[in-house]
Amino acid sequence: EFPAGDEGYHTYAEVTTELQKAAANHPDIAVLSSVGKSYEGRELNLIKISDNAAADEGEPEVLFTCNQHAREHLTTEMCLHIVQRFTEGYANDPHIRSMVDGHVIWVVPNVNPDGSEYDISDTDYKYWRKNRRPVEDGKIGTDLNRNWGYKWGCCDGSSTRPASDTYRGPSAFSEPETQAVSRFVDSRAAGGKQRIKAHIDFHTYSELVLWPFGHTQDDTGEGMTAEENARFRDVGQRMAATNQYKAQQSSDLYVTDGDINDWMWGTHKILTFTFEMYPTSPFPGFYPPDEEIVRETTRNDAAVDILISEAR
Ligand code: 0X9
Ligand code: CA
Ligand code: ZN
Repeated sequence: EFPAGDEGYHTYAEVTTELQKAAANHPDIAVLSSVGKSYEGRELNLIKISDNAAADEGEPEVLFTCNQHAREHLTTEMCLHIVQRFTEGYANDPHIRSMVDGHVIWVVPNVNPDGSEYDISDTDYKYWRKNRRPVEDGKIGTDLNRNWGYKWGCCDGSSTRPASDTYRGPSAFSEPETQAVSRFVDSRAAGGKQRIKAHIDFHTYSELVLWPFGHTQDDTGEGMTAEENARFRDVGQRMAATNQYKAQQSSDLYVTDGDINDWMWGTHKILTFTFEMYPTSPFPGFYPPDEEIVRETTRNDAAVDILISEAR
């Protein structure tokens, strides 16, 4: 349960119920499944939103992922908001209808449900970041956003110490959660073509739009041409103009290796961003009051629409 006063946030069970409701109320355009299970056995829910969602119509696809980091609960609300906006808006909003008709929108609201449930398992938040798989004697958890398999551990952008909050895990994709999401993305590549064209991974906090690469401070080089980099900058800046976030290459914030965006771009050439959501300061930091959920998720509507329009 969320602490008293924050009941407007959704627990993992409540998110699952909302996704089931969305699929039940809009069966033509929403299908609920899972990419696999977390370490503790929770389904990693996956919802597909498209016209004729039961069919495979070959439309360009977009992916939204949330909650890689346990305590970043506002991001789960962001994914849930995306699901509800596109399912509930379909009947009466022509703009939403055209986006849903022309694309496949995939949403994974909880990449790290074990961690987020642990974070709210007591009366006070635990400030937990990693997953919950034990590493060694008393040390628990890998930073899922250092565990992805493109140049994993290459560049001093993650920790080898199991106690660290940025522990990269014993090997690339050592964790069931990163394995499951990456295998799902791999599965969308048919005949050598990746059908997921664009992706946002939501985090908190700092109000930033970040693009790859994270493992190097170079703007261009291996795996990133000047033209590709210019497109990231252009789309990133246009999205940031709608939500008043700051747009920059992710390594301008700090260098990471094994993050989700480096893998999505490095391996699949997916136009991929990290959004660091509200706020900018440590108070309220990871724990904004639930009264701010609607304002701060709606704030990203136009940016989400731009991302979808870039999937073609
Ligand atoms: O460190 C992270 O994983 C992300 N920030 S957070 O505060 N939510 O933990 C940012 C990842 C983006 N990549 C780079 N900065 N290289
Ligand atoms: Ca409240
Ligand atoms: Zn994060």
